[in-house]
Order: sequence, then C-alpha cells, then structure tokens
Amino acid sequence: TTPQPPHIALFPGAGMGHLMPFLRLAAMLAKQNSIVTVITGQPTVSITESDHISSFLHHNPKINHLELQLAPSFQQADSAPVDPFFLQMHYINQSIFLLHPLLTSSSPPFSAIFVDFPLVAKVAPIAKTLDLPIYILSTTSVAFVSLMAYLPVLTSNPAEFNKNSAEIKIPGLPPMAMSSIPPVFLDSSDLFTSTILTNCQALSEAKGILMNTFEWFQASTLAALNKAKVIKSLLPVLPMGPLEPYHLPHDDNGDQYRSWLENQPALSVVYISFGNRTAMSRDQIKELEKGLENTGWRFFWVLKTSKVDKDEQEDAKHFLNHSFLEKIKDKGLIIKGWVDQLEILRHPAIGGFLSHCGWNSVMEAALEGVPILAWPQHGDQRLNAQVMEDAGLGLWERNWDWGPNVIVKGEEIEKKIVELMTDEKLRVRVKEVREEARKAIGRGGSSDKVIREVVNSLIT
Ligand code: BUP
Repeated sequence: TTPQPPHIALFPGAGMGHLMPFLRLAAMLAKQNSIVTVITGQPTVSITESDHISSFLHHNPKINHLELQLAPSFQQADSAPVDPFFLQMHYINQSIFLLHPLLTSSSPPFSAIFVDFPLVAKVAPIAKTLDLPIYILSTTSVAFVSLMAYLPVLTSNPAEFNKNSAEIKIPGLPPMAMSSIPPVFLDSSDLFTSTILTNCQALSEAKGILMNTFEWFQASTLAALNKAKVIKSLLPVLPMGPLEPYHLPHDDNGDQYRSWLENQPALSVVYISFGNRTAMSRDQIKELEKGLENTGWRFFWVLKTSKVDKDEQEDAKHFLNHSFLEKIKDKGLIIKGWVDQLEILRHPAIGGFLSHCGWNSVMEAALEGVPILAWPQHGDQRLNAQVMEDAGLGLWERNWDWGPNVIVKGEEIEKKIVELMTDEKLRVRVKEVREEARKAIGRGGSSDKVIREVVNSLIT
C-alpha cells in the first residue's frame, strides 16, 4: 500500500502571539504534503485574530478549518477584570468537550494533534481515547519553558521561592533573577499560574514540545532540558524554528507605510512595537516622544493604547503631543492598528527594533538580522530578553520597567536608541545570528531535519 500523508490538527489558544506560530507551522506542514486542519475557538477575542484567520484560509485553500464554538456564557464580557486573552484560554478549556465530536467527524482521520501549552491538560485525555499522538507547539523561549516545567517544584518550596528571593536555581541552568520571573508565579491561585501548573501535570502525555527556536540560538538550555537535567521525565524538546513566515497579499491598509518606508535611507529607521496586547500609559508615551524627538534617528512606531483592538480609539493624534507631531513629521511615522511586522523588519530601511521581546518578535528579528533594544514588560518577556541578549541579537537595559510606578525617561531612551543604531560590532554579530537562523531552516539544517522527522513519524 502507498503511504498516506498524515492529517495534522493544529489547535492554538488565544492572541496573535499564539495564532501566528500555529498558522506558520500549518503552512509549512501543508507544503510538505501533510493534510492540515486548524482548530480555533470562536468567537476570537480580537478583530485582528478573526480577520487574520479568514485571510490566511482564503489564501491557503488546501488548509481546513474547524471552529470550536464557545458557549455564549463563556464569551467575553466587556468589562472582564482578568486579561481577556488568558480568560479566553480558560473558556476554550471549559468548552473542550466539543473537541471530541470535531475530531471524530473529520475525514481522513487525524494522525496527530499539535496543541498550545495552556490547552494540553484538557486535550490529552481526548487525544488518548482516539489514540492520537499529541505534541505541544510552544510559543515562547526554551528558558521560559524550563521555568514553567520546573514551576511545580518551585511552588512546593515557599522557603526558597518567595518575594525576597534574589534568584532561583533550576538544575542544569544558570540562575534566573527573581526580577525576571512573573510575580504572579508566587500566587498559585492566579489564573495564569494555575493554568500553567495544571498543564505541567500533563506534559508527560505529549510526545514532544515543538519549539519556535533553533539549536544554535539556545544550545545550552536545550541540552540541559534534553539531557533531563531540569526535569527527569521531561519529553523531548524539539527546535524547529524560526518558523517560516508565509506571505499574504497586501491589503490597501499598508500603502501609507509602504511608500513611507520606500523613501527612507538604508538602516536609518528604528521600528518600535510592543506587541498586540500591550497598551502604553500616557506618561510613558510622553517620555518616548521626547526620546524619539531628540535621537535624530528616523522611526516607525506602532502605537497601541488598549489591550484589545475593539477598544482602540480611532486617532493616534489623540494620544500624542501636537508639537511633537509637528517636529517629527519628516522623520517619523506613527501607525495605530495592525501592520505586517515581518515585511517591515525585512525592509532595508530598518536598522533597529525597540521591542517588548514577545518570542515571535525575537525570532523574526533573528531571521531578518535586525538588532533589538529590549524593553520587556511582563510574562515571558524578561527571560526572552535575556536569551536574546545572550545570543548577541541586541541590548537590554535591565532597569527599564513598565507599570504604574516606573517611567523610563526620554533622555535614557534617546541614549539607548543611539547605542542600538550605532553599535557596529552588534550589527556584525546580528548578521551571524541571521546566517545561523537561515542555515537551521534551510534544507538539511537542524530545524528542517527536526520537522521532517516529526512528520515522517506520523506517516502510516
Ligand atoms: Br502588534 C503586531 N503586526 O502590528 P509576539 C504584531 N505582529 O505582524 P506576544 C504583526 O504578531 P501579542 C503587528 O510579527 C508577531 O508574529 C508579530 O507575537 C505580529 O508578541 C506576533 O512578538 C506577536 O510573540 O503577542 O506578546 O506574544 O502581540 O499578542 O502581545
């Protein structure tokens, strides 16, 4: 009999930072002749997610889509006190009984399911009854995965893991500064923390953790995990990134910034984005304005002023100082709303990236060879910033913080941007990072081999 291509289900949780890597992997698998079905919780939290899913499916007609319809009582109330993206993960988990019928009604039958970490504990028993291998697709760094995997041990030892600890020690890894650990990890009843703890218990149900990273970038942490130094029973951690970007045709929305970028000299522009769910305070926006006004460098700033795009106010000008807008009109562009980040990072005018260090952003900067100035905020971002700095992809000013009580001054921002844009040694090193990233995903590279091995193991 001729071998049958595997049919793989991909099941992301909530937020663009989760959706993008799943769709990237979906497109890569489809190119390698797998049959691919993407499962999404509906309705999504943000308009950006639903628009992006539609456009992706429209341009990838071979990829199938199944919707897990969340019960109306689980759909988001407007004034949810908890982060709406975490809440959505919770609602998807609450509605997971709908997954079994979705999986069994599909033809040809599924060969495997690749699932987001926050969903694994609920999906694993269903996959087991169907005899489906399950893999986790991680959306963060290996460092943060190690921390999550070790969290049950940490929380069971409050004498060493408390707010007065200076650092934590995970076997096989360099110590981690307590300031880089999300403070909510000290509270096991917090929704984010309890979700992680619950899903850690199901880690051994999966066959492996697929990582959007490459061997060269995080070699020592990968080795520590895979040699079972961190957690004895941990499953294989499989670096298969940077996940390859797919191309969606332009929509007209981007015409303004595309023509602006075309008119900027090479390596003259700092690209500024803190991700899709990070709203900056008005006071911090003022300081960033001052810093940008004084650097002399050109800039492209993607401005967010609310967590969920539905709540965004129309006009960026509303938030910015009128005199600032006048002064910078020849050298700066401010966009409110979604941009094609990867296309921007790839543009020859871009010389640096002021970033929150969401993991996808770090991998995209590595792939395009753009040095980062890290300004992490919460969650995995400080550990990601550390990994990024250790790999030589950029700079991180550890004193910079976010939040109601900390405002980073304009002069400091100005100084660091100048450093980022003029550090020639860094630029050389970042080219090397880019070469290594491309080698990893090129034919026969370390990441390419991993993805082929996983797919081959699913062919029947
Ligand atoms: Br914002 C923004 N365009 O305008 P991270 C983001 N992205 O293409 P985190 C755009 O979204 P979240 C925009 O390239 C990356 O692939 C970006 O993921 C893309 O951030 C993804 O960098 C964002 O991992 O997610 O914090 O995980 O943006 O939802 O906060």
